[in-house]
Amino acid sequence: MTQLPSLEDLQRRVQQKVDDETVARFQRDGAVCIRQLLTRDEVALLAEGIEANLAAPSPRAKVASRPDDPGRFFEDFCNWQDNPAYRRFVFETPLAQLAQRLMGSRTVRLYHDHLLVKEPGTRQRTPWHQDQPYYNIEGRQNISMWIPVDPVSRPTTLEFVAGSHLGPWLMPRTFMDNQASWFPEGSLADLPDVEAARERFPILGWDIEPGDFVCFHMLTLHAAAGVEGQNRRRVFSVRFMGDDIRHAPRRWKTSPDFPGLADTLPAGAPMEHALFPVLVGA
Ligand SMILES: O=C(O)CCC(=O)C(=O)O
Repeated sequence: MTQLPSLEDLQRRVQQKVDDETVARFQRDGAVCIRQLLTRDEVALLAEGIEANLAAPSPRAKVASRPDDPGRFFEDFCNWQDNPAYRRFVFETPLAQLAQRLMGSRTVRLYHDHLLVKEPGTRQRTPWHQDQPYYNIEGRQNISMWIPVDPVSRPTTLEFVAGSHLGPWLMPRTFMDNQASWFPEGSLADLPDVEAARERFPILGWDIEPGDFVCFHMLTLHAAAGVEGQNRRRVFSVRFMGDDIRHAPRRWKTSPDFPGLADTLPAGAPMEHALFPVLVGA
């Protein structure tokens, strides 16, 4: 990646990979796999960003696995401003054009980036959850892109309950001890126990090769297993917002947290702030 890609180039690449049927599946199921939209160089750029992030984690980083886990589930958040490779990856690849197409939105704003690395041997599952109840936004035109730089097998990939984004908000809980640290206990319906009765749910999931990734709505229920053997699973998730997204400040710390944002951006306002640049449709 040496030359800046033109907007026409980025749009053409999305047109080649994403037909109307793919958009309809995203809208219907709340999740789709996009194959080989990213080039080898773009994946290498992302891997460079991930390694820099792992070498110098931000104060927001956390370990989401237990101390006795043979591996490690490492997360970090909101690093695109400090990590030049992340910034280029977000601004110079066709992700925002893809977000525009799948969300059916005129504009696309960056919401945040989220690093999710499972080191070899990690047993920690990512439990079933929706993302939006952890956030500070309301609105339906949203999308997350889960982008591995390592191959991911079907048994360990991110899985989704198809159509769950059309249902209610479900209680967000801490991953390791199941606490209701966001919405007050009882204020949202509890999650169904998907793992206990998998056959009753329309579960989707795709094996991934570098260059592929999955896109999902922030209300789609999703989960992932640990990793197998010596496999490393380095994933960068990038989240975008469309036309109808509005600020929803909470009385609690959201995940991620945007300290001080509520002092400058009122409840119900569009997300017009330097933290959330417009990538398409400015
Ligand atoms: O990578 C994982 O294990 C979980 C990913 C996830 O929950 C997300 O990207 O929202």
